[in-house]
Amino acid sequence: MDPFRLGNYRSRYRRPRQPTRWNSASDVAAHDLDMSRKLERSGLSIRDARRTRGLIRARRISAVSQTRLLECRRGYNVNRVTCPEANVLKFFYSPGACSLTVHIALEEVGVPYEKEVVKTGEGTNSPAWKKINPKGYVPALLGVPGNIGGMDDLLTEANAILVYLGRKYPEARLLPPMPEGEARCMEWLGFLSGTVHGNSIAQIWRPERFVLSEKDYASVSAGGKASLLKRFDYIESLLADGRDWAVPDHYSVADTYLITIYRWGNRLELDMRKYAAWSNHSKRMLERPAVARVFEQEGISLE
Ligand SMILES: N[C@@H](CCC(=O)N[C@@H](CS)C(=O)NCC(=O)O)C(=O)O
Repeated sequence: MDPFRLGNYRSRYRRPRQPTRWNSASDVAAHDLDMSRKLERSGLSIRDARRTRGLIRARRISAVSQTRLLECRRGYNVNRVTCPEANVLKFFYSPGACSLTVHIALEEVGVPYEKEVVKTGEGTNSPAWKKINPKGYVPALLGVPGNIGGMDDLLTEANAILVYLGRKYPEARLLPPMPEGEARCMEWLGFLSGTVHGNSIAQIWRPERFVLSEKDYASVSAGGKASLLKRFDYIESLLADGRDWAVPDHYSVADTYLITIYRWGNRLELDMRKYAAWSNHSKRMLERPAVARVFEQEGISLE
């Protein structure tokens, strides 16, 4: 089969009716991956696939030039964009931390990315890391135009990264497509990251953020634990209505946060088995290949 004679191939990749817009090199990487998958599905012979790959490479070079031009116009650092490989997304995380949410989302999306461990504590507090991310924490994703006062193109805040990945790679369906569904997903993210993580869990693990005097730490932690238990009951009551995922009928980035917090419940030695619906949700999550891969890569378990 001659790939150049394939009507679909010609119209979709060789002479696209509408030129593809390249906003960043990660677009290019995602596009390449998409094309390779389509090629696999098309059942081309290796010889034909090789010929077609040559074409993909040629297109990629031209796409990178377009990316550089765009970045140049916008005033970004064009010198860093020398080849697509150099501009692949880079993910900074600490095993088992809230960066787990983003790690799962990245694996679900399936774009190529590099990763680097920045351990919470020694890593996140180091001057070298604070130069990159002045907020001094993970997760962070490099490769998203913009600046927060540290390294160029670094995106921080788990929720921002999750929504970015969801919108950037809509084919992964990590965000519900309708505004109502997306709003429900954001509702979950705000609650899980702001209230449960930023408030209750931080009080338990980081009481020094809430009070000055060490003698008050124990009481702040106890307050955090009391509010956490109430919030866990609330999460269970929502999941117990028979839904499979946080936003009913749609697996989304909110689910990646739910399993992260469920695991923290175990780390805090709470009896998580009493939350039957949430436990089942976590089991369903671990059945997803992307989630299982991330747990293995981070060397963590649910317990
Ligand atoms: N608001 C941030 C919070 C991030 C955060 O608290 N990260 C923790 C790990 S879960 C961290 O890096 N802590 C560093 C430290 O405590 O030294 C977000 O949602 O991304």
